[in-house]
Amino acid sequence: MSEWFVEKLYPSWRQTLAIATPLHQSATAHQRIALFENPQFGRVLTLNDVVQTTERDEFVYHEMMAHVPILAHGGARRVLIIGGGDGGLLEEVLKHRTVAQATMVEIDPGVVEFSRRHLPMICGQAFDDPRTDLVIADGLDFVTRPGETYHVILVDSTDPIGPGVGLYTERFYAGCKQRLEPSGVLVTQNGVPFLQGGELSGTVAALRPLFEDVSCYLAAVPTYVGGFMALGWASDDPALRHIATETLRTRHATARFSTRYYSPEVHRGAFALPPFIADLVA
Ligand code: AG3
Repeated sequence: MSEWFVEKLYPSWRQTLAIATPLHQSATAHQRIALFENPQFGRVLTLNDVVQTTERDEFVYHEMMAHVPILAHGGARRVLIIGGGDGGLLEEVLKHRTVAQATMVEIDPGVVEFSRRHLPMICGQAFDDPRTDLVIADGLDFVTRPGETYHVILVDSTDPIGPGVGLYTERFYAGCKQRLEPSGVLVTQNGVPFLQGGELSGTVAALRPLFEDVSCYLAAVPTYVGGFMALGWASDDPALRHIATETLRTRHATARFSTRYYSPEVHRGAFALPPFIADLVA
């Protein structure tokens, strides 16, 4: 193994991954995009030199971001994804046959084209599904315009650097609120609290005046180093964060697809926050 990819997301902690085979490197109008093969993680997609997703661990993040809110809601027919250009989240959302429409708003058409071609193991046939409504636009512009409302909104963003910055603003969250059905759920990507605590506390502070119930839940994604990743949660229906395991079991069984990280028990447990994380959302 001669070459190593180095992720310098943090000033004093780097992640290095061996590049068994470099597969692609280019720049879209919005960002640098690269793909390589790593023996442990399979295909690794990076944007601006930050790991976005890998073939072997994408299931953790994408399953948890899709199935927790959709199964908690129990009646989501329209789902909005902001970002998520690799299609991995879209694929998980579409596993719910009760979802009639999955609108995905991605700013960078280059990432979608790239993923369709090079990451079929992550996006599957999601972009060809007749329920998929792909919109190439800035998520901030999209949600702040008047338009359709959704039962679940999922923000599958990059870290707040590059094109993702607008997705961490009060204007964006207010836009999400006005695009959400009255008892809908908003889930946001809020980084690894141990290393990026400010991302979580900042989002929560911006969401709190807008929603009755604001918190987060956790998932351990190997290539998002530093411990648990936090997914922000906002809803005007506080009951949605406390759906009984038995109800989740019935809904998961009725949905009839298998999962590798998500389970009704993991769903419940994911809302148990270690005190240092609870402090960030307090
Ligand atoms: N978006 C989240 C990437 C976050 C990585 N950053 C980090 N390690 N804190 C992933 C896009 C997958 N669809």
